[in-house]
Amino acid sequence: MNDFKRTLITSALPYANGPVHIGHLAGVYVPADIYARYLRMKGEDVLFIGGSDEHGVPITLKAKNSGITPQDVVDKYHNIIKDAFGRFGISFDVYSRTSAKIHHETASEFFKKLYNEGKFIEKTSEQYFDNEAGQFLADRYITGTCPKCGNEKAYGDQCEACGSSLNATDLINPKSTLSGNPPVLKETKHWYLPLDQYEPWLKEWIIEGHREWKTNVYGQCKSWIDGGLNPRAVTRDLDWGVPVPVEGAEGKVLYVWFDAPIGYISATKELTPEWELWWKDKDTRMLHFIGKDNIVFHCIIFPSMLKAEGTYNLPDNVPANEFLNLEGDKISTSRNWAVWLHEYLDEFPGKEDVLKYVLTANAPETKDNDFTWRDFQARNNNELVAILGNFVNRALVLTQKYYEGIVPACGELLEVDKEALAQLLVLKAEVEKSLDSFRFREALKIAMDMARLGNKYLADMEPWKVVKTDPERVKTIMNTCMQITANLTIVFAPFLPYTMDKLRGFINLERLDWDQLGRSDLIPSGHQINKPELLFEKIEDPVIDAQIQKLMDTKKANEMANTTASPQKASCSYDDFQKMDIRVGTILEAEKVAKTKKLLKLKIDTGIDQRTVVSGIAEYYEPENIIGQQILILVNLEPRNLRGIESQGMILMAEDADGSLKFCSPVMAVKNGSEVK
Ligand code: B3M
Ligand code: ZN
Repeated sequence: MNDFKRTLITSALPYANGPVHIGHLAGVYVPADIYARYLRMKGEDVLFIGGSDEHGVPITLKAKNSGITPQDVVDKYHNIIKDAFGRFGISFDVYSRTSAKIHHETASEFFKKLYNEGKFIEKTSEQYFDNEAGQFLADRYITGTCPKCGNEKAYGDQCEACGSSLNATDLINPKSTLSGNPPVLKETKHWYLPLDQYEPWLKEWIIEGHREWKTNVYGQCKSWIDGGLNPRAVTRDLDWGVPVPVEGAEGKVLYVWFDAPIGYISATKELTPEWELWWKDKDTRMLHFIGKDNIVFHCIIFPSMLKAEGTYNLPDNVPANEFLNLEGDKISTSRNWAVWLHEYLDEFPGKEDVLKYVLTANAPETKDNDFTWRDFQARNNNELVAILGNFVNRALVLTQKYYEGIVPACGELLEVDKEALAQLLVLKAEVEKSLDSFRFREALKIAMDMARLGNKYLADMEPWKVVKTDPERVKTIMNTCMQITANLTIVFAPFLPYTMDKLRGFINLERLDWDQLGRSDLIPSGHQINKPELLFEKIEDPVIDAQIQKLMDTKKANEMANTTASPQKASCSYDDFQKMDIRVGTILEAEKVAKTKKLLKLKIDTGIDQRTVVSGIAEYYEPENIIGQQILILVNLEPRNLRGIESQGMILMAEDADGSLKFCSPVMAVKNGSEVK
């Protein structure tokens, strides 16, 4: 059926301007990893390519904001990302980076070839410039309103709301992200890839030739092509990136989206001297795993570059996913609204596969989806523990109990046994169909159906009852259970690799090939299994509550960061101020005012006297914690009656950004009655 000899799998190169989060994983790396593992188990020739994208404005902006160099930024995050992927078990054959020498050379050569063959248009045009910062404003250095959808936060190269790819001069009300000023126009020379010339070819190649691509991918491509393509600048006026390798291009670098996909080629070169086999041989098929915001670059721009170059293969498929949200809100690196992989790995040691499972079961394959911690807990407890873990545990424990861990011989199979075993083959065919068409969440569900089959078989056969009357029959039942277990180690291996290694350890079994899936003779009778442990453990409420609390803290911190001070009030005279008699006092007594939520009744030593003040601070302070606290009090405020108590003055409080009240206290002890001036 397959008319290719090998598969090159690429996964989007994450920007090294922050760590990797669950959105990246669900969109790109988990599905790519599942597919790579599946093909390897089938004995196919596969390379799985990854690496960090270390150029582009996201990196230089981050450097500027943190007061470090772009190289510092990429060194830091490349290492965090690479390490986290390694621990998580994303099975890259190579994880490279675009600041590597081999990449600069490869990208440079690629550009030069197109340049020498006249594939670019050279154009001087007016581009946005920030006079204050003294630099051109490429890509994310500029924001404005998207001309296509009206999103006010579109970037100079792309609108993340509608996915359009833009030129900075398309933006309405453009603003520099460096100074906040509207930019000015200034002349500069750049090289353009004339995408318009590739339109007829793109129509034929994608619209006619790749109707089998996922609907979301095909649809986006079609609407771009139908909307008409324009020449696209492939160079920028920036000082971070691959220098433009031609004369007269000082101070210019390749556009990050020109060099980044070439990173796939450089990484392959880094890995093997046979790299050309993977990129140019007609029997190699290439797949790009990406998120939906990268579709235009991988389906239109990069293929046009490859076509212009002339010697490379084009992608065979681009299984792009939609976005994963977190607790109902868009994941965002800048707002710290994410579950970060490296933090998850630290906080949930040994639970790598649980996250893989949840992200696959809930993968945003056809529409945006939401990750919630409650769903994470439910899927762990109700599916991994209660279905897969439960079946395996019962099968292994009973085999230990009845036969001291020695797999019994299979007697004559009854119709029920045959049906259960035949079902394994049916599920094999189904799971393959889903995997082959990149429907991983469906594939995982089918794998779980195999565990369900095991549970149902055990429940129906009731070996714990039969053992009392017909011990021979139980041997056949348990042999069948062990065959199902061995099948589970195969079908789940692409999805839960660490767990299946563990399970094979329990049953003392070598790694099996995908082709063995569906067979009922995987474990010979007489085979000794090991003492089983639990495959998964329940996740309790406090663990989940802590994660939810962490997100709530983030939300609050964001709100605090986003509020600005209220405008200044109308001016008052010095005399007005002098009228207010503010003193330092000490709280002597404090108690809640009955039947109120907000009020505390305080006794204050004002230095002048001891008096009662009613203050609306009960939500922020516990009475017993504030005895002895020094405060500032306006002593000559007219007394007021509050809930039948006469309040003789007012405690001065600062209202924080979240609306909470905090004491304004002298930083050092001051004698009560001292005046505040
Ligand atoms: N770094 C964009 C992203 O992380 C970009 C992908 C490059 S793939 C060649 O979404
Ligand atoms: Zn838009």
